[in-house]
Amino acid sequence: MMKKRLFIISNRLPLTIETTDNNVTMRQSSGGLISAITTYLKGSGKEFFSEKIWAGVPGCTEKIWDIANNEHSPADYNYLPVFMKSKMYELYYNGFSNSLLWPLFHYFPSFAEYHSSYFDAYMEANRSFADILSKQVRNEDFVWIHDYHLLPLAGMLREKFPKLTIGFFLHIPFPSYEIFRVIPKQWQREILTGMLGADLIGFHTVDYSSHFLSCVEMALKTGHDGQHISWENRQIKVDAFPISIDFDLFNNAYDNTKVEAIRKTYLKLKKDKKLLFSVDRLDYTKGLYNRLKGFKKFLLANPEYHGKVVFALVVVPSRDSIRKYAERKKIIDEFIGNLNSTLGTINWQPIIYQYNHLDFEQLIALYTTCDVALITPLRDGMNLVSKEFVASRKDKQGVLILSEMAGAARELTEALLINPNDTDEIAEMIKQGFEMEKKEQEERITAMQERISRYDVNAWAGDFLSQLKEVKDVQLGFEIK
Ligand code: GDG
Repeated sequence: MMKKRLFIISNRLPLTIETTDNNVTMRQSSGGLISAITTYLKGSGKEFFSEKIWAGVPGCTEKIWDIANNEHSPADYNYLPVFMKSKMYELYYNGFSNSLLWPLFHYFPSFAEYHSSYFDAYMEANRSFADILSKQVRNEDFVWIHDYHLLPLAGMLREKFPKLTIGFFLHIPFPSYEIFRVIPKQWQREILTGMLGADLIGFHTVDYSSHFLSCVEMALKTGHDGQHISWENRQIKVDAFPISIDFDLFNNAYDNTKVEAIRKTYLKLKKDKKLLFSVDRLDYTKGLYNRLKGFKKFLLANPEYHGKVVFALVVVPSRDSIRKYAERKKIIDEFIGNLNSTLGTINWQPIIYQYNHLDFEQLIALYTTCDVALITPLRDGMNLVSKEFVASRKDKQGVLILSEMAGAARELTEALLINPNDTDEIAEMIKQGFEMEKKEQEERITAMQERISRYDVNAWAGDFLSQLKEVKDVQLGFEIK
């Protein structure tokens, strides 16, 4: 394959820029997407691209950017910053992206807020991306756009670059037409035609792809053959690419000396108690409240476990300037306080609650110390935590309780699958998880590990980019005829 330039586009640049009195530092962040793509580009994808450029909002002023970029830019990518006025960013990011698209696409229609100022800013923000990219890209480049913040971007680029190779991947669910149609018609059209600017459109699961295809059919009156759409003289492919993790990184971390040391301290604290663990961003889609209700039911139904179980609940602050998120924090705090004070004793606190980020080593130590990981989203595009927990269990022990509403449930079928609205089922599965024989734990973990290691993040990124190339080759072949 001839070497091409690859542009990766996401809302935020994968960078953390920190300023102190007279110092600016810039380092690559450790998010799932950056690790996924970097792992692939340094491994099996090394020879395919001559240059890698990442475009996104940097999260600092132009002045700070100039200082940080000149002195400290991390080497894996060239970074292309997209600057926006803070008012516009607020309406585009907190507004249309996170107060309309996020709740609606996760089946929370009553949380969605419809304001034309949100939509206008969303389109304007996408145009800012398109304008900056237009100065850099050439028709022979590859562009890979990520996520719901940038749904119209492919269409905007396509207007200027008819032959550009564009891939789009959505990290959250794509909803059924009955949900999608509640968006005003003009917005529906802008979203769908924008996405159709891409040559390959990827989702986590076949359900999300088929929802997208039926939305195109209903809203744009455009048919498909189950996987392809003919649109403006291009044949576009729609497919499922279940995102994965760096299996080896998580599996090998078990033996990391720092992880071992932290695990020892956790095991000491745990003593002979059963440890239940969960970690996620504070988000109403993650089902924290139902999870807590399920745990409470478990304790009420099984008094023999009092004093013998601890739930380590880690919640990572997220989007706290949006009202729905701030409200959630209050509800969760109150529930935990109430449960600990009514069911706990001076000697025993049923829930240990941390509202803060964990270091990677602490995260692995918790994944590998707990008896049961309890992951109960009400909706989740994929859910990487569940895959990371399974991959990190080099000891082949531990039980995964996973919501059927997570994309990951399609692959992790040996988990104890629950309906997150059924708190009785959550309670029953916690008990079943604590009492599962070691041999059965091993069989289930082994089967899931085999599946995750086979389609790891390298396979995911490689699969997407090679299908993107194939789709484009076919399109160009059609043109030559
Ligand atoms: C979106 C979609 C889809 C979390 N807390 C800590 C920490 N994390 C890391 C986890 C994991 C990632 O953050 C969370 O990923 P998820 O997939 O579980 O969830 P979202 O953030 O909602 O991600 C989701 C994903 O995009 C990818 O397409 O799976 O459905 O919603 O990697 O490990 N990491 C550390 N400390 C923490 O406290 N170190």
